[in-house]
Amino acid sequence: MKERRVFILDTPRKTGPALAGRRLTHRQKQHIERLQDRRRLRAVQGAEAVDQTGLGPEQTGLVITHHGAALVVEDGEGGLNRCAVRQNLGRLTCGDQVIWQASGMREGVVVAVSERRSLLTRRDYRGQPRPVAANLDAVAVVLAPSPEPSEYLIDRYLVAIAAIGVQGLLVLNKVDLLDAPALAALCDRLTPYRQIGYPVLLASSRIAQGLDELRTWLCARTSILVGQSGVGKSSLIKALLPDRQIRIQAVSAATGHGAHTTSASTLYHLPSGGHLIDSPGVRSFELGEIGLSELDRGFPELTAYLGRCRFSDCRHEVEPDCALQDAVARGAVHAQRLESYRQLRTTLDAATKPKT
Ligand SMILES: Nc1nc2c(ncn2[C@@H]2O[C@H](COP(=O)(O)OP(=O)(O)O)[C@@H](O)[C@H]2O)c(=O)[nH]1
Ligand SMILES: [Mg+2]
Ligand SMILES: [Zn+2]
Repeated sequence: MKERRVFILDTPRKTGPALAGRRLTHRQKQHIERLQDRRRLRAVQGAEAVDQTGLGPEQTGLVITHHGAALVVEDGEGGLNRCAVRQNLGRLTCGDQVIWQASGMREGVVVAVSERRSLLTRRDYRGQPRPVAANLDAVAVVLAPSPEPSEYLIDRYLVAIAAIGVQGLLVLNKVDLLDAPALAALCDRLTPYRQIGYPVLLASSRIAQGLDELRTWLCARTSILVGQSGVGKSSLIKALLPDRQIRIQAVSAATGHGAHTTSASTLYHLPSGGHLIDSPGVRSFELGEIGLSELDRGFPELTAYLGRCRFSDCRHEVEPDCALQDAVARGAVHAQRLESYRQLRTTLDAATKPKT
């Protein structure tokens, strides 16, 4: 299937309770977890209560995926429940932590959602942002010898990752295709990224190399894999999630709509810990609307030099006393990274220039 090109991501918006329905504080969540413990106790004692609205008590849940307007919510015992959503909550997505109440056997209503620590969105066909994954901690950019990565592409991914405020990881996949000199050359090209704080993992699902290291990195996080078509994301997901098919069947059963369409982003539990969100639609996301400050955030190693050139409108090309070119000349900044910054800056300026 051809992967759609998409836009990134809004940083989480701070929406007040009056605007966005019920958002829970940490203390409220703790309170509800205590209620939930009591509920489990009552259930064990056979005294399950139903409130005046005909709904069961409030309990915590994790959104696994959606099917149309219905969400699949995982409860504290790992059961999957098909849930409707109270209207004032807005659009929810996989990774959202919610409070829900049972309305029947494996059915319920989501009544509240926790504040998100991050949110990945993409534009729908009308250009409206749609949430794709909530509470992500990390985005792993998968690269491969073929299709060959360009630094400019990597830099665009990293800007997008910095814009949602999550951690980035580079996975150089299909290393079985490289002999030692070719591997060394490609690793050299990735050194600038290591130096600015992005880990680089070498992997191959074909020869099962680097998978344990990848599992270890993913185990404490909620992550998503992105990258160009053909770099081996689907193969990695298969290796990381041996039970994926079984899970897809369980989700299908929960929605009651036949085969679960795997085009909807879906959260999977990794066997060794952590969650992996699979979203074929966003696997190759594209840089959408970002502002200048977000662009700068994607180039943390340039921060110290920005605004220090002789000319305030310096384009960091041929101008004298350019702090950025000086940094490159001294080896403090990689030339290729400055080049990407310049290109992105030009694109951004062109996009934001008022039309005359
Ligand atoms: N040599 C080699 N080929 C791989 C590896 N992983 C995937 N491939 C192949 O690369 C192609 C694309 O893989 P796929 O997982 O579909 O990539 P995706 O488009 O990123 O999901 C397929 O022909 C795979 O068989 C690997 O580790 N080594
Ligand atoms: Mg694929
Ligand atoms: Zn300059």
